Amino acid sequence: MGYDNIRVEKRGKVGLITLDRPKALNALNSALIGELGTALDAFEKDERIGCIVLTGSEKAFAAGADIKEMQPHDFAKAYIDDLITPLDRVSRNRKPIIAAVAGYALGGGCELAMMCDFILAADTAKFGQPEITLGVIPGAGGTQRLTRFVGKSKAMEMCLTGRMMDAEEAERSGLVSRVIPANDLLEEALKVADKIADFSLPVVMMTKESVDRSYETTLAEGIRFERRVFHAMFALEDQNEGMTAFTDKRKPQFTNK
Ligand code: CO8
Repeated sequence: MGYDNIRVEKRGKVGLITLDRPKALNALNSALIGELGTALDAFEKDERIGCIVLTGSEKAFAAGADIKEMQPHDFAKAYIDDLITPLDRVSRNRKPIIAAVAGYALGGGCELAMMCDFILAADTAKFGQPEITLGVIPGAGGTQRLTRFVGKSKAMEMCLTGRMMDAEEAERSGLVSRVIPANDLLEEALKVADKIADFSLPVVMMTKESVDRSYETTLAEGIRFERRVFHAMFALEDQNEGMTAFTDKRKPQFTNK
């Protein structure tokens, strides 16, 4: 299908989605959010795709929800139209999504990056929850996910003041996994995604599910969940292939079975 607000490409086993509303710094309007969901659905169904990279432009990953679209809403419209639930689609993706963030990731843009499985940041990246300056609070998980990533003190300061965090501070605080020179960001993100896509897809998906579980449950239940999944791996041909290849001193050939 044709997209007006994003670009969608396949790079081997990697699905690449580029937010593409340059005139609005990739602000997330309802059309873009709908297209993002459609593109993710297609990559989930495509058995050749093992990992997804979500990126924006050099200047902005996304400068937030589209303020001009939201500005005239009243409570009933905001509640009934509900831009946020369709954006949640990103956090429900079963294949991993890497956010490759350069420039601004603000408000809903920062929240979107945090819905991904990990964030690789260009040295130009700036993260923030400036909603308070607009008379609202973060609405797509900012108060919750940012707090889990960076701790209460920093999350509270950012949400209460709208202060932005640069890439170096974001790495130091645990919001991003790594900082990369801006010119190399996409290449590096695709390389990392390619590496993940080469592993056994069911194992990749169950790894993601198990790490995500740690956010939703107690340590004891999380460890029980992990152990059940670990034992279940021995039903996979890929477990046998991975361990046999190690003993044979050769590269494994995973078949996703
Ligand atoms: N929405 C709509 N348009 C935007 C947005 C936005 N979030 N951000 C930038 N734009 C537009 C500008 O209006 C401008 O358009 P025009 O040329 O027609 O005036 C164009 O993009 C370029 O922007 P600037 O001229 O402002 O560029 P600067 O380089 O001077 O400044 C900034 C860049 C600092 C990023 C600035 O644009 C800015 O502050 N933007 C708003 C950031 C913000 O407040 N974001 C939070 C939005 S609220 C939110 O995200 C709530 C989330 C709730 C859930 C989300 C569900 C989807």
